[in-house]
Amino acid sequence: MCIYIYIYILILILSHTGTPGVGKTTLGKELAQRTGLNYVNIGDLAQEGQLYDGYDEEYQCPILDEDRVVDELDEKMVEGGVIVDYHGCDLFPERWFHIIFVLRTDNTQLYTRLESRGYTGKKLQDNIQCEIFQTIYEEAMEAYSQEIVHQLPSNTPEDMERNLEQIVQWIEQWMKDHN
Ligand code: DAT
Repeated sequence: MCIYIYIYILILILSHTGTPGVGKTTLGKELAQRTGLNYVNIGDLAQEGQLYDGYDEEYQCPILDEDRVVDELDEKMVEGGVIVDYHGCDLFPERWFHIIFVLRTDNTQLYTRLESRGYTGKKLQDNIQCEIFQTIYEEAMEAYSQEIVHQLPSNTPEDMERNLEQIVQWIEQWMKDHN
């Protein structure tokens, strides 16, 4: 499937979001391979362009310059066919997305994944709390039309495969409906 054939009549943009460690990158890259859509990881984009606005000492990470990230991506998003991966979505313009998937992982599994990534102390606890309180899901529901926001479980490899199949099906249906 090559979305760019239809570029002037079709704009298809997906976002998937969720707490760090829920599987966004794994799913996004595999989805891009299966569909031919472009995968954009906001963390990587920011690092490549140094799109930062200071440093957060508490969480020991650079602070994203949201305006520059949006400016940098806007042209690509208007063309369509993009999968955006980030642990938040309320910084992006509403017009960018046709569908948003929020991946969800049980706390014990998430704890293990984040610990093995080297998260400790407050950073680890806060990310687990973020998942417990459904922070990312609620943020997406507030920032976008509720019918385009979908939660997907991401605990096991079987969940991952099921999610991939569902999203691919959704894309195929979307292509048919807009052809
Ligand atoms: P994120 O991009 O949300 O931070 P990731 O894709 O880097 O997450 O995945 C974090 C780790 O969890 C990585 O070792 C792969 C594993 N993982 C992701 N999704 C999974 C799933 N559905 N089942 C089992 N392991 C998964």
